Amino acid sequence: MTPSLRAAAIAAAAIALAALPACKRTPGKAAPPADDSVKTYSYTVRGQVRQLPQEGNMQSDFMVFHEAIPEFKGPKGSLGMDVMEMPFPLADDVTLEGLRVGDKVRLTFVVRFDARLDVPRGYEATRIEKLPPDTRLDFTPLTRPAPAPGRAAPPPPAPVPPTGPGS
Ligand SMILES: [Cu+2]
Repeated sequence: MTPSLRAAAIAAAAIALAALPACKRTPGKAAPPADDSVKTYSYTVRGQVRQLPQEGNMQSDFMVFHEAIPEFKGPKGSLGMDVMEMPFPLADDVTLEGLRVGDKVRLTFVVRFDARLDVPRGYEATRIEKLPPDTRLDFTPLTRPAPAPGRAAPPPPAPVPPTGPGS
């Protein structure tokens, strides 16, 4: 290819790329990751429904007070999500039909995790199962091991080293 032909080919390729439509983004949904540095992790947790979305009020989230999630992969290599009330955006095929405030649920949610930035980027509930009303939930906060009686407190735990991108 002569230099001038090559330049023309590059220019044609640039025009073709520029003509491609921009990617659509769906905020708040676990859409297929746009690049391979984004992994998805799935967690299952039990909790109690604190709020249901209200018709006509886009700001009223589905809120669940959930048990601790020790294995939750947090920002910058940290592990664990404590007991908390948090909103759960819903996957398209998930319904809240039959659920009331106060109901106990087992909920599975998927987190998109940006391995490059080492932070979660979004999540949604993919499965919600109502538990029997007499289910005993355990809202014990995540704790460090308590020091043995009569001994000095142990030194603060070393920071959890960031793990690799995983399987
Ligand atoms: Cu949470």
